[in-house]
Amino acid sequence: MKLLIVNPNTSRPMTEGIAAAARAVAAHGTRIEAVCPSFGPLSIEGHFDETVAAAGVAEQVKRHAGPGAVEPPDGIVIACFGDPGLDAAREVSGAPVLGIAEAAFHAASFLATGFSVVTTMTRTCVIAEHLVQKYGFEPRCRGVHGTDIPVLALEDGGAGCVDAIEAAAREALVRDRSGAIVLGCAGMAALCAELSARLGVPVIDGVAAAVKFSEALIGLGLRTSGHGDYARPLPKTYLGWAAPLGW
Ligand code: 2AL
Repeated sequence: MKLLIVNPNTSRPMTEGIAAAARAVAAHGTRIEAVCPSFGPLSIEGHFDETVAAAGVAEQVKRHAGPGAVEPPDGIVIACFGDPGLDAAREVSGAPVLGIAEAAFHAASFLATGFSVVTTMTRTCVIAEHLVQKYGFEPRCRGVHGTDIPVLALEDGGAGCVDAIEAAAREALVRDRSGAIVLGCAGMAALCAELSARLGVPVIDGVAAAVKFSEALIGLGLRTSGHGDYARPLPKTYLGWAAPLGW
């Protein structure tokens, strides 16, 4: 099967790192293709970044999985913790589309009664909190914690950031009475094994979780509902720079 991983930011090193993390857990026979938008922010650290990045996700999903796409994917993963453009992508493709935050929340909930999220900039905490509410995970998510690590500090794998993330996670486990840690940025994927070993509790990287859940859904023959709000977008003209995104 083919999985399309869309990194919503435009950092090529981070896109490659996310692809490596996805390939590390992918089953034999799963092919990973990782892409990022042709425009938009190098990192996503706030609402404006995220809004522009969501349009970039729409661009890539339409290009790779929309009408006329050559060899469309069997599944799609949106690899930024704000899950930008997730609902839009589900309108474009009948293949399952998973966001890494949603996948990580589900995984953590299988493993602990409560989890904490450790993320990058403190200002992005509210984005994760909004997703917790949207997805209905308030009973399980006991806290979202910023480290003020800039996303691009994680571009090379983030080895220099592991101590700070560990410290924040340790504090969260105690303060929140949590049993698991969710990593709140796709750029933290390469640190998951090291943090798991150091912390001794389940540490969930959403990229890996989304890849494995995608494989499971595809294996079950399940597809995104095309009924109701996830029906294909209505045909219409888009103006200006968005003209190629029209239907
Ligand atoms: C992210 C992420 O996963 N990628 C990005 O650019 N920003 N999320 C975050 N909380 O910093």
